[in-house]
This record gives sequence, structure tokens and C-alpha cells, in this order.
Amino acid sequence: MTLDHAVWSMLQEALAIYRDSPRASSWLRSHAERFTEPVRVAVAGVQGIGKSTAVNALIGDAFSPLPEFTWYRNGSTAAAQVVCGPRASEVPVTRRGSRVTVDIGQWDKIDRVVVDWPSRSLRDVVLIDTPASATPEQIFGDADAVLYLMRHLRDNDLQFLRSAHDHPIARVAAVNTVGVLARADEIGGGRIDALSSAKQISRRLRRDVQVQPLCQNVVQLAGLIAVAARTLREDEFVALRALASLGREELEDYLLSADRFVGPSFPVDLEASARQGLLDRFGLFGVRLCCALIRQGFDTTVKLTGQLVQRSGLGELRDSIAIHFVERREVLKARTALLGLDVVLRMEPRPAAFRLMADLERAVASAHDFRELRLVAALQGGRTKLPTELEAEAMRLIGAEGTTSLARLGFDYDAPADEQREVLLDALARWQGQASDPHLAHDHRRAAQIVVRSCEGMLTHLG
Ligand SMILES: Nc1nc2c(ncn2[C@@H]2O[C@H](COP(=O)(O)OP(=O)(O)O)[C@@H](O)[C@H]2O)c(=O)[nH]1
Ligand SMILES: [Mg+2]
Repeated sequence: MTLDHAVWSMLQEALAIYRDSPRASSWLRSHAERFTEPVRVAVAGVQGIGKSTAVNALIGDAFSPLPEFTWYRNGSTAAAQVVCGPRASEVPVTRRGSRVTVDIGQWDKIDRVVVDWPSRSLRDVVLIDTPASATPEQIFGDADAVLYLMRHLRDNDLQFLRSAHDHPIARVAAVNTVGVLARADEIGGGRIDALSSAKQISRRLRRDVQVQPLCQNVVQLAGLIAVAARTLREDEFVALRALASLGREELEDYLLSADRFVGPSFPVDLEASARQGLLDRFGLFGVRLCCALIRQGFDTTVKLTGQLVQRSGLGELRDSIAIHFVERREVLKARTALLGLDVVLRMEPRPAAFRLMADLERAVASAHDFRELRLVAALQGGRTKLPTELEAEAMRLIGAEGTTSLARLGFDYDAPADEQREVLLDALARWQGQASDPHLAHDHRRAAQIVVRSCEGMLTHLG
């Protein structure tokens, strides 16, 4: 039985056990519904760190920020609701230029705003923007997975990240958080190499002994630039191209401060209001980067946007969401359902439900997906050691770089099935050898067994 089936039947059995309790039934029904939805990814972090901006970058539109939990779901047409308890009221959504505004009006209390929005980026996830007042309990209660934005690693960041794993079930499956080094453009005082410095810092954070058990990955993001790139207008591009026509050094003089950049004596025929507009949208660093890129030959909107999406870190952030959250949907949903059942059990303990919970915990712990994720963490954290080359191959085969068979087998093109099978059989034989070699350490062989199981899984799929 797959994990999906195990969890689904657990939820149905729990509904039968609690059919006489309206409160438990309604809770379990909401969990059953949630189980079939796309993965819910919350964006968390302290006030002003860039959460709403990051959400906009991911969606590709510039929503005016709201001081409430705001859920963005894929919808065939644009619509928005204010939700409070069981009540949901439609509210207007309007677009002016690249700005989208949801007019929520006046309410005493709001649980959340739900925005339905046609966007490819929302096909596989529901994004949740969190307000300043959000507690970790609320965030980890609503979401299946979390993007945690930070600038430096501070105590309050670690506290937040650890709170995700306070719960014993969550600890079994510490698989739902990706750290984001936010405002990457501000690293090192906005020098032109800020984004590559940020990349190095995020790599270091990824390997940090305190962060590693709490985040599956750490990536950097220059959110402001990413939003501007995804919503770049023709008039902005024309203005940037005009700026880029200035000599690098001459332009640099005017990019020393915001005042100089929007000041009266400017060598290019560009109104102060247009310069201010560029500054608001891109920041000084962003303007500098755009001009450098245009000079390097990324001189159409398509080319420039593509570069900005990659350099801002948005590309890598999207990949990370795909690899760690979307492709691991089954595990994340199972984890959420277990936590949900645990709540019911604590409120209304019943022997039949305890048995159910024990069965499910076993199912989850033995699910191969979880074994893979735990092995990824153990290898990254150095708790399990393999020789360097084998470790790299093991990581790939157990899905650390993506869970499709192409990613696991290391193909960077769409290899036909028989070519994949050949590589796979070779890997399988190698790892079977490792798994059964009596001279190797126990944890080495144990790791090899998991890799073998991953290979066997692929073989079934490839047919
Ligand atoms: N320079 C820079 N500013 C940013 C970035 N992301 C957000 N901001 C700005 O920081 C302020 C707060 O951002 P916001 O996304 O509303 O933060 P939130 O409170 O975490 O949702 C806004 O003025 C943004 O324009 C970034 O990557 N770089
Ligand atoms: Mg915000």
C-alpha cells in the first residue's frame, strides 16, 4: 500500500471512529479535504524581511500587501474572499498597471484572505503570506511546508525553526522547511557582486550544524529584483536601456545615492519621476545590475528578465520548492494528516484511535520516502559517512537533487527509457554490492540498502 493510500484510509477510519463527535468529525473532514489539495507553502520571517515581496516574485504579480494571512490559490478567474470562521465573503480584486489590489474593507476579525489567481506558479502549491502577528503555531498549523526568510542567522530565527520540530511527529519528519537568505541585493553594501556573495553565504548556512537539521536547503533571494523582473514593463526597459548607454563609470557616479540618481542634473534624458519609479521597483543595486546586464548583451526584455530571474535567486528558489515540496507532496501531506489526527486524539482520546495512530506512525516511519529524506539529512549532516564519490551518487539516487528518474540518474537531457535503464542497472549492481559487502561499516551498508531500494523503485517505474 502506498503512503497516500495508508493516510487516506486512516482518515476514513478515524472519521468512522469519531462519527458521533461533531467537533472531531469536522476537524477530520477538513483534514481529508486538505489531503487532496496542493501543498500549502507558508512564507514566514520577521516583519519587513521581504515575505510579501517573495510571494509576489513567486506568483509573478505585484499584490499590494495586506496585514492578514493571505492565501494565493490557482483559479480560473481572479477572485478574492475574506474568511472568518465558517463565513466567506467575496471582495473586489483590481489590477492597475503591474499592481494588484484586494480591497478587503472593514472587518472586526479576519481569519484569512483567500485570493484565487490564474498563475502557472500556483498550479502545484498554495502560497500563504503571513502577517507580522503570526505565531509559529499558526504558521505550522496552516501550512504543509515553510519558506523561512532570514538575513543573518539570529537566535530568534533558530527559535522559530526549532519550534517547527517541537512536536514528536514533526521530529520524525523534519522535512518541511527551506531557508531563504532574503534581501540578497543588500549584502555587502550593494556591491555589484552582492548576489554571488549571497550565494556563498547561503551555501555556508546550508552546511551550518545548527541550520542543517532544521532546513532542507538554504537559497538566496533578491525579492525586489525578482518581482521587478517578472513584471517588467516596456517603458521601464526603454529607460534602463537609455541608462545603460551611459559609460559604466559615469553612471556609477549617479548611482552613489538615491538623491543623486533622482536629482536635477542628470546626463540622460529621463524624467526624475521615471528615475524614481525605477528606484522604487529595482533599488539602486537592481538598476546597476540591469545596466550591467544590458551592456553585456542581455538587451531585450526577454533576455534581461531571464537573467534577472536566475541572478535574483528566484530560479533556484522555484527549483527548491519543486524538489523539496511539490515532488515530496505525499510525505508532506502524510505528515500533516498525522499531526491532525494527533490533535483529535489529544482532545478526545479513544482506544481505537490510538491503535490507528500507532499503525500510521509505523507506516510513515517505514515509508521509503521518509527513509530517503532521513538519509539525505544524515549524509548532509555527516552522521552517516560514505566515500566522497559514492556519497554524491547516493545523494542523487535518493532524490536530493530531484525525484524524477532523470534527475536521480543524473541526466541533464530527456534520455529515453532504455538509456536510463542501462545507467540504472549499473548503479543498482554497484549499490547491491555495497549493501552486501560484509567488510563495510554497518551504517554504510544500511545507507546502501536504501539506495538499492530507490533504484528498485525506479526500475518498476521504467518498466
Ligand atoms: N532592497 C530590497 N528591498 C526589499 C527586498 N524585498 C523586500 N524589500 C523591501 O522591504 C520592504 C518590506 O518588504 P515586504 O515584502 O513588505 O516585507 P514583509 O513584512 O516581510 O512582508 C518593502 O519596502 C520592500 O520593497 C529585497 O530583496 N531587496
Ligand atoms: Mg508582508
